[in-house]
Amino acid sequence: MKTIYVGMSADIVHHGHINLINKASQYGDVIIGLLSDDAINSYKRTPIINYDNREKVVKEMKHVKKVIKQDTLDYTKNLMLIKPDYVMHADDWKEGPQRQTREKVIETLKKWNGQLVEIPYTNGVSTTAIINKIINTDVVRKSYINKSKLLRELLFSDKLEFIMEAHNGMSAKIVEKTGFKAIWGSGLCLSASLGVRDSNEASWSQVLDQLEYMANAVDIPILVDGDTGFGNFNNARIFCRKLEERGIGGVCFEDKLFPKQNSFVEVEGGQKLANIDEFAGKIRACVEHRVNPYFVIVARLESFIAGKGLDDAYKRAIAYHKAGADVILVHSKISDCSDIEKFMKKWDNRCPIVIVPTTYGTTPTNHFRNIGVNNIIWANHNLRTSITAMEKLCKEIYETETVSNVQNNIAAVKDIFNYTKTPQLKIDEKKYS
Ligand code: SPV
Ligand code: MG
Repeated sequence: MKTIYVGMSADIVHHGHINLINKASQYGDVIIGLLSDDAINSYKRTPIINYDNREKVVKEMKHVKKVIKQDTLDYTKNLMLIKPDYVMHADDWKEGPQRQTREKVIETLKKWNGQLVEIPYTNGVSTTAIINKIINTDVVRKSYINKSKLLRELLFSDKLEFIMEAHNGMSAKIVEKTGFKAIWGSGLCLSASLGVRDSNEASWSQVLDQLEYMANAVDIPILVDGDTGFGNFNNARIFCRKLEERGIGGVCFEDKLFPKQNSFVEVEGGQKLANIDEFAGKIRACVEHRVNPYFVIVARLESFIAGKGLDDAYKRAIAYHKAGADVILVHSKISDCSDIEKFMKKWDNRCPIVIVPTTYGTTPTNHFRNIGVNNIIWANHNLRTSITAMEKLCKEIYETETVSNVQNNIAAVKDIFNYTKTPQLKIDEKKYS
């Protein structure tokens, strides 16, 4: 009996899958290459249904002889293992991101005279189309989900991307106007803008209120610095849900203890890290509790901050990624980028890596590009520049007892009106009153 290999995600099973499997069964025994959760995550979104449960469903389907896990989008490893007579795929992969995968399949099959069979793509049926149909019926929800989608695309981009700090609605607007594609909702800067320490002095609901203003002010997504999640797995997952409800793109949790201390604060005996399993459980709870499949969950390693070194950082990165973290943030507080270099050398590209070059900001950005870093967060520079500007201005006005020397060097009142879309209110007044 001949064999035919069909790669699929089967996240939400629909008649498109059934058509494909029925057609495949006419060629021989059907072997399904079921994409792993990581493989799906790498090109679409976190699957709605996890691998084990998707496997259960597909195994029960008529004509399916065998299911094997396909760990990557690339078919080569599994094809070499099985050497099927045929591979079947819908013909929608001739162009776009899957084009190279298709070419590799053809090349590999040539080794044993295998054949690629392509059938017309069934228009309008895909898991993504089903999800979009559900989402599109709710305008608010759609815009929230789109923000997470944008953030996910940015973090998973194949070129180095940048995320800029903001700490209130106005700074968020400025970040967006400049051209940045995402905002870092910095815990340090949100706290400082409220005049309190970065030690969880602002409660999670106070942080949430600030974030809501920021999210409403812009169309670009926000990656929130969720500190340690404000408690245990339960507090963290509740916080995540609240963020989702307010249209935040994603959250980053760090593996320290609550109440946290800023990573640059010297702590006697060193910063204390969370137990690996406990933190992995926290990530898993947030992943499993998430309702927006695009909402991004980043796990942040504080091993270098706590002086624990590379092995600890690597071990934790693997555990957190296994627990479902989409992305890993590697933090460091030394004045050169050697922690990051060491980590990148060992990291086998399981998921994107984010860094925060505050103390090693003189390293040329191209170097990070060359060592494979995916995203850079400029974490606190807007708040810092505003402090410098305000200190200078206050001193000048205080000493000269006049604003005449400064008024032409600062934003005009009209600029404030423009940023806050005040002219639009005049138009609306005509329309509604
Ligand atoms: C923040 O911006 O709050 C961060 C980054 O967590 S850092 O302050 O550099 O630790
Ligand atoms: Mg922080």
